[in-house]
Amino acid sequence: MAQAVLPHEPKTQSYKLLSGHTIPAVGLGTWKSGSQATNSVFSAIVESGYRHIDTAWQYGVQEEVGHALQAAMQAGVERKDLFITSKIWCTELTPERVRPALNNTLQELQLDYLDLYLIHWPFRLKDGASRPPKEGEVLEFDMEGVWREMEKLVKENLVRDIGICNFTLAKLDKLLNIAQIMPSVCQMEMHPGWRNDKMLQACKKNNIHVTAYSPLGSSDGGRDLIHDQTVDRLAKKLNKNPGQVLVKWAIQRGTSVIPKSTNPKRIRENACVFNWDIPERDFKALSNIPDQRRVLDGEELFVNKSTGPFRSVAEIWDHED
Ligand code: NDP
Ligand code: 1BO
Repeated sequence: MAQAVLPHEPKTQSYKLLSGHTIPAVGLGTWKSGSQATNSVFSAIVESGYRHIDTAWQYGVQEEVGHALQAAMQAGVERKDLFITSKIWCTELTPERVRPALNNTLQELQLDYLDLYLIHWPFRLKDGASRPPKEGEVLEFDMEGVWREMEKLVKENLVRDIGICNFTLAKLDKLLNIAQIMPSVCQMEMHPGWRNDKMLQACKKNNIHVTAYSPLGSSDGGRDLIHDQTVDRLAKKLNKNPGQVLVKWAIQRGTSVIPKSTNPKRIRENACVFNWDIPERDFKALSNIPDQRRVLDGEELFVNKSTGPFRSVAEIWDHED
């Protein structure tokens, strides 16, 4: 990998978390980045000024991300200026597996601490679970036991913040009654085609920062928001590209946002969102895109229509949608 000259620090923005730490507004997503993850993460950090990288054990790219982080630090970026998120996968959601899972993630990423460790989904899966799951492969998880272990990781400075993904209002409520260390971040699918306003409001009320995932509508069977007519019209009007409009929409809602790309040009463009705003009227138009629906509804991972415990998508989301 070529040594690169660090660019001038881009104009950027970050949010303060409950813990007092800060999270950069734009991060690079790494799901489905595959063997391109090393080059993408390096390019994002060193050539495009990203300081926030979102990954997970389940993405199978942590070693590649780790190589990129090492290379970026050798190019002069300091660890303290990076914000690295990873997530504990569903097979590891028992109290005794939390610490080994984190240790494995730290080893793969070649780091001695994480900035943020998230519960990836609030369901336990048996090792080797099929998609869709067979009978007995999806289990409820011990939220209190798992959270206590995650809190210990914070106390031992192995992770600076802990949080959740894909929670419902009911699950958030349960966690808030258990937590001694509050979740700092809730990561959820959010884009103009799935605003997820109820969870956004609940998090705001509890001072939990929200990170918007799949901000462009995701890929492979996702929703093509890049070619949505409202997005396209506003992009032309604002002289931006559709990806930038979608990323900016998330930031103007007060969330951080983690667009994924393995294309250096798009990586750079997706982060060029700080010297301009979407005017209020256009922001409202974007926020009123009809046909609100999730892309990542969890069906393939967790629903078994005949044996349960979740027989429908509605059950996964506690019938809240
Ligand atoms: P995104 O919404 O970020 O969309 C990614 C797709 O958009 C890719 O196909 C990418 O292709 C393409 N793309 C990127 N930039 C542009 C652009 N400017 N114009 C046109 N196309 C573009 O999808 P993800 O589902 O990957 O979500 C982002 C990240 O969020 C994930 O990578 C992951 O880190 C996180 N996530 C977390 C989840 C969780 O459960 N906590 C669930 C899902 C995602 P290309 O690479 O070729 O540019
Ligand atoms: C199945 C994992 C979803 C992306 O985070």
